Amino acid sequence: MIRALALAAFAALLLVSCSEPSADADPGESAGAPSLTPSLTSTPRPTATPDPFQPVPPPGFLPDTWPEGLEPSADGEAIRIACLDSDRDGRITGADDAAYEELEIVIAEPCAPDDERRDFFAGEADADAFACDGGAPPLLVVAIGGGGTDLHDPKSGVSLGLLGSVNEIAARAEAAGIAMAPVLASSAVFGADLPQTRMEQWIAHHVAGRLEQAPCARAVLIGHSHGGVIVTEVTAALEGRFGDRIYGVLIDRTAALYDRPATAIPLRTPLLNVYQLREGWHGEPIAQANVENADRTSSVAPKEPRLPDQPVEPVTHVNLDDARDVQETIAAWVVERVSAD
Ligand SMILES: [Ca+2]
Repeated sequence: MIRALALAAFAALLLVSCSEPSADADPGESAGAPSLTPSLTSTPRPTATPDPFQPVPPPGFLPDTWPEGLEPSADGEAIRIACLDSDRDGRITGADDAAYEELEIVIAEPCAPDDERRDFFAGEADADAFACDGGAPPLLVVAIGGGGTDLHDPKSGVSLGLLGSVNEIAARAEAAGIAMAPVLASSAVFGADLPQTRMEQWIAHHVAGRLEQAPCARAVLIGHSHGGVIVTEVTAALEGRFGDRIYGVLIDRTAALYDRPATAIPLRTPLLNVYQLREGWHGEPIAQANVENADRTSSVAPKEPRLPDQPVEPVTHVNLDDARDVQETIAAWVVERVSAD
């Protein structure tokens, strides 16, 4: 649906630009049939005077898959969590793999071989940095997209801008000498009985395992829309064990259409809460000492960031993650926090 709308918008844009009179046509030219070949001798005129207050739209950003949009690239394989039910009993438990001993993820719709959707990607870490034998503590960055996120179809869902934040963190972390490993996730385990609740359990299990494996490492969870709810639920669940090693970033967190009323907010974990108030589905300020609220209602972002040269407009719920100033604010906050602590 989103893709169809986006393509329709793009087609409409093309139609408008093709049907408008050419603004750079020389008024001295013949009023007869327009020439379709540009003159090699005429000097092109600007079609409009640039408005100094209007940001220039960035080029469209549409990698083939979410992991392919990581900069720098990360080794790893995007998976479908439901397919880890290797004994096909409809549950991911220790019977499938000893590593899942503490889990019970109920799979209502079994993994089908022709289902190409992917809901989780764990980027491989720099083994030396995560061995905790000196140097700056490494950082696990877990980005969780909102509803509809499919790591193998970036046209699905509305959270691809999270990659902008992850890549900006990677650049700033490298400059600060901090090794980083990326993790990407949807906010739903495809085929699970309670898709969002099960993803909370899966991510909590994954993050806890990696923080135990690398006792010096820290983790930041960044989530857009439903992904923001997963951030608050998982950090609330883990802060008793890892409170001084985890951080959270919410981008227009919303629990609307979540699979259960999810209300947990961590009490200690530092959170950056970015939201907009222009339209519904929006986040809201959280009045707690551990939460830094960032109202970005005045930010702008491309209307459809995955298409090239889209007009820049005031942010809404679906493109707050794409606003460049939001991505930079998040990256600066994360790297400053982990550098200081
Ligand atoms: Ca099983």
